Amino acid sequence: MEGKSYSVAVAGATGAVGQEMIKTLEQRRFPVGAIKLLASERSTGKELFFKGNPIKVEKLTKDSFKGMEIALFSAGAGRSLEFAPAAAASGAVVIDNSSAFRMEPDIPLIVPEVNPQAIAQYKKRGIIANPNCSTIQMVVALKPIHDVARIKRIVVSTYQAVSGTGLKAIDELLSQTRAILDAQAVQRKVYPHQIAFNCLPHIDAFLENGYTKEEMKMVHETQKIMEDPTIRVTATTVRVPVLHSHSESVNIETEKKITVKDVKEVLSRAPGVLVVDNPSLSEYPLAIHAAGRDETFVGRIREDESIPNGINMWIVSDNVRKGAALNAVQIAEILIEKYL
Ligand code: NAP
Ligand code: 3JN
Repeated sequence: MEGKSYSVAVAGATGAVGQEMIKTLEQRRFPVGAIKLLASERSTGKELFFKGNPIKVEKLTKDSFKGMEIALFSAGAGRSLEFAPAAAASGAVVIDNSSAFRMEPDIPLIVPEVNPQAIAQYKKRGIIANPNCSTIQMVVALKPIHDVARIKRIVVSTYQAVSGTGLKAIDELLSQTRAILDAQAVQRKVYPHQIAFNCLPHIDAFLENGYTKEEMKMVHETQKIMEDPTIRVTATTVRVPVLHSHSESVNIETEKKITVKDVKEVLSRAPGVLVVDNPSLSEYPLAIHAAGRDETFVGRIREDESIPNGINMWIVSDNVRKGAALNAVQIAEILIEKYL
């Protein structure tokens, strides 16, 4: 409704995603009437800023959401399981960044460029799930191709920035890098191995099938968001010593033949996508260029010459921004425009 403003709670406000959410609400001029910033007891009383005004962080409890209309959650899946139902029962619509509810059939899993119509299902439980960052950027680029050529199979390998693990992991990469350059011993707390000058084929916990949870999130979330359980997806997720933006090498096999020219044409019109693909000028998507940007960048688009209907591409996006905070705020924008 024009002129209306909304009370917004941010749970996990002191974290990498929470701070980006606050920044994104400001930058996109989301109509915030009142804002409540919530985190653990450790942060109680700490000051964060919204539109230049200091706001004291409060401890997240089940009573935090009285009078709140929208609750953005990024305090981990355990906190979402514990507090999101209470927030919804208080009347707030929850937009949850964790994996807690993503695969529940009566909770919509939303990427605004892909399946905005599914937001309507939020009325059942008062909760909308935000997908995993690696899934979001992949489906933003692939849905427009799926619509014209039907993707049968996806093979993806990710190169994920440490910011995906949170603020402590950013510190770990920087301090390990400094230690190595200063010929000092490397301290390790967040990752099971040194991350500086290294690649770890291990994100989230290993499962019995040999995949990690992060890999299986990409499989199941893609099928749910694309509303097509027949798409076959196999993923290898890798942590790399990059601060911001996840990169993905993606191979697709389509039912209908689609040429490289057509893929570029379709993606050049796709919402949220920017094609950067001039190999002769060494122009292709880069993590350092995507950092701080809203778009999902796609390049290195080429035919997979090993099969009849295959395409390879390189997809890069800011994981904390489009992969988490921006996607959540875009969902909130649709919510207030269409439903609240
Ligand atoms: P982070 O930088 O480590 O921040 C964690 C946040 O959670 C902090 O605000 C922290 O508060 C809060 N928190 C931790 N334990 C809490 C408790 N017991 N009660 C209340 N608040 C608590 O991590 P992050 O990168 O922002 O990620 C946070 C969560 O967002 C992740 O666990 C994940 O579920 C989700 N996430 C999703 C995506 C995605 O792909 N969509 C990407 C990254 C993260 P204190 O500062 O007080 O400790
Ligand atoms: O590692 C990354 O690059 C993305 C991390 C996402 C993440 C981190 C901790 C817990 C998630 C997620 O969004 O799936 C979770 C979780 O909620 O399970």
